[in-house]
Amino acid sequence: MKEEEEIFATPIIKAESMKMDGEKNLLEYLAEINRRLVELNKRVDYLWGIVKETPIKISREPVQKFKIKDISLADKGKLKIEWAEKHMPVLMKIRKDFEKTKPFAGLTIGACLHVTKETAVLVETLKAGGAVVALCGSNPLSTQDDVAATLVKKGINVFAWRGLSNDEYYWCLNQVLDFRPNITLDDGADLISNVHSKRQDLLKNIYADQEETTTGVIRLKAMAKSNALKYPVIAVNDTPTKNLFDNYYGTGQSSLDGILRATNILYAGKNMVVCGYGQCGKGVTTKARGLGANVIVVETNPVKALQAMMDGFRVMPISDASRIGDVFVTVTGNKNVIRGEHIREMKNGAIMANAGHFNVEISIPDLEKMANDKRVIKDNVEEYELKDGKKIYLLAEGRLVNLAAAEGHPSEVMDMSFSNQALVCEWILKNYKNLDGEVYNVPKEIDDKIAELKLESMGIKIDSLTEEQEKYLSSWEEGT
Ligand code: RBV
Repeated sequence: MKEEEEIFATPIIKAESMKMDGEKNLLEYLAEINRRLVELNKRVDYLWGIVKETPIKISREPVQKFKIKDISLADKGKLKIEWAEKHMPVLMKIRKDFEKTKPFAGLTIGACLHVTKETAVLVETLKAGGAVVALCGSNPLSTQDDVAATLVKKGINVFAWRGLSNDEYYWCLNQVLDFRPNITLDDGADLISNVHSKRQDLLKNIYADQEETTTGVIRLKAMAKSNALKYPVIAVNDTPTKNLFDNYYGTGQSSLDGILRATNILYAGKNMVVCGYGQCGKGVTTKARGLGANVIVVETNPVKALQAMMDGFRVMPISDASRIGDVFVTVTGNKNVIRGEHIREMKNGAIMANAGHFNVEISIPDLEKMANDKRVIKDNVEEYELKDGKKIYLLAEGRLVNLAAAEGHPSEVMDMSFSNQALVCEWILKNYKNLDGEVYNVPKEIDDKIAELKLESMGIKIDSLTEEQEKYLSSWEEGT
């Protein structure tokens, strides 16, 4: 008999031979079990011998999974990502460090972010640090299909394509959650809210979440307030090296870029109504003024309204602004800011765009109800003909215009936002045991470090305080 046949000749578990028939005593049973274990061991040894000799490499990494539009776009995406890398020196430096220290070895990170060339630089950095990364898009219209293809070639698990339906959006999100991530990266809080509402089995795996955008932080603070948050969240959005640059310069420039790429209108001389004067709204108004638009600000917060007025903008309610605006941009993080009653008052040819995270700021259901007819004029421009014959234009289906009609924020600002994401992942690993279900700020050391690295990358030196100045700042005795 061949060795293999001999070893596998008798079945180890023969149920009937182990029946407690009252005739065998306990010692006999134990002896029988022992004999079978010895048999089993022989077989395991034999099989292990075969596995050891086999030339196939056995890896503990999970099999790569993905669903994207078209893998043949990968070469195009590769060049775009290289372009972003050149403009993201801080994140690239962090990547170099991670390559050496491998802080994320054995860790799975699930991300729901806009799938752009900048996000590619982030997820590749996390992978370089040893993480398994699963990525889905955070908006149905923001995925850059060529970038998604390149990321798949580089071993990232990507579930994203431009133009997915609502059901497909959640399918992709659940594919990421199926990886059972230890850290989640959110842009709009969709991953974390899904874990809490439908995938509670995952709660025990997750150390913490990071939130990239204002709208998401608003949702998460509401969750924390009602004690519904089951794991900690770090509000990357709120940290100065994110908020002062990404929200202000990033949204400001890229929203106007999206409107331009969709319409190619001349800003000079147009009445541009900006709803919301937070960091993003401030960015949009300043850049629009720079291009010669007459900017009108709509606000509900008295302090912000006052600031807009003193910054030199006209301030009025949307019911007045709707009559005089040529272009409307919503950046509030709230819903139904422009409703049917306002659209009815608009001039023939008025253009509406949204730069807030969700497509709820302009009431599209109202617009649909009021329209007789609708046609696509060109990419990202839809014409709605109202019952009185007036034509109103909606850009990018009311989804965030900077990502749907342009490429999102420039790499230079995403360098800082995503450096925060990368360093906070590392910080979470060291600190998650001391955190609760609350929303936390990014530690100041991380924020300062990113600002220093960014200045260094630009060759800019700054002063430091003298010992005397340090002392003066920390004392109260000296006065007039
Ligand atoms: N955003 N990402 C990009 N180029 O990857 N552009 C914008 C990009 C993020 C930005 O940080 C903002 O807070 C969020 O998208 C809005 O959804």
